[in-house]
Amino acid sequence: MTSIAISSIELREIVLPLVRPFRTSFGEDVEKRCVLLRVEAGDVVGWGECVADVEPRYAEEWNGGARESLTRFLIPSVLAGGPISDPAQVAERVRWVRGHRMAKAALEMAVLDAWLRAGRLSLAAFVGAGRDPVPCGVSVGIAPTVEAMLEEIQGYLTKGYRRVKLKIEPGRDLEVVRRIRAELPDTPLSVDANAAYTPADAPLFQALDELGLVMIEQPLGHDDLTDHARLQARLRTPICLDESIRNAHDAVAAIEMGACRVINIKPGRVGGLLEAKRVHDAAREREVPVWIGGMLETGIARATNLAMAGLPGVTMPGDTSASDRYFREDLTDPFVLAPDGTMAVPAGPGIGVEPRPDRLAACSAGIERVEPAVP
Ligand code: OSB
Ligand code: MG
Repeated sequence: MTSIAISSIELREIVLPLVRPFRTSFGEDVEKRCVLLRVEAGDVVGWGECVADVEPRYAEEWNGGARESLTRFLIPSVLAGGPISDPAQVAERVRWVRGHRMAKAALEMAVLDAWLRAGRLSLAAFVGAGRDPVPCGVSVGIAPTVEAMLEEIQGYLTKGYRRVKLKIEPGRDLEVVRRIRAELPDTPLSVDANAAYTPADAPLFQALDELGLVMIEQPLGHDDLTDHARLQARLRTPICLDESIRNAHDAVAAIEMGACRVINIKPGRVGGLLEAKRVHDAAREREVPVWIGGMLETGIARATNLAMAGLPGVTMPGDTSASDRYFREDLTDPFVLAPDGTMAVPAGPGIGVEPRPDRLAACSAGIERVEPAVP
């Protein structure tokens, strides 16, 4: 059994400009800023990316909090436990910290990457993801006009993306989606409200129900399952939950209550790749389709999302888009969409990619290092 002894964990912040602003019901991003972790263990290095953002809008976590919880609690707890002989030890050692799932996921990813590299095993092989390449969709931010959104969408469809997800918010919903649907009658379309509506908006969702959408993602509150179950009972279109699913336990509860018929799995949101696999397994056992979501990740976490997208229960295209949908230059070698709308799953050991040294140097700020306490 592979065992690694971690000698240091380095944190840094990465800043990458986005090719275009990304607007959702909770705000607008013009750049990607995230915490990146580098684990050193003997002659292997592992990388982890945290999906938290600059402000706690999508979730409770944010970059400053993630950094603080990692340096003060999470990294010291993992280091204090000694060598890692099983990647599940990461989650066990940080279980005493409540929440902070995005920070935990980043740490697990970095340690897992190092552990897999030491054992020369790919992440896809480790989780049992056999599909390669994987079909990809794309998430389209809210733009000032429908024309601008249509132009952006046409560009994606020309590239081959297999499903288009439209961000909606109150005031920019039914009419926008109707007009886009009229222009693209045969394109698999979905909408994502990022929890912007309340049960009083049921008539809006009943109108959207007529447009043949593949799914309606997270229409209601991030911390609510009951209202989603009531809404789902009134709709033919499947509700897909994103924000509401924090772990496999939530996934089971949501499915059993009828709060959703599809789940968007984001490893960063559920506390790590191992928990994401458990969400997948729970949904698959119950015959609920899942797909892999995204958080505008750099190539580091994109590699892990693509590996997870190869799992057998992932039966819908995810928000796993190519590097050029997000950045002019990625942190890693670019991920490229094939003309048939698929992307290759990295095959090398660990997550299969690493940051390019020149890009890392150009995009890093505030490097900090944590080492095991001397006994
Ligand atoms: O709700 O799925 C979401 C991006 C940031 C935060 C939340 C979401 C998203 C996306 C984009 O929809 C997915 C991607 O392309 O990475
Ligand atoms: Mg979403």
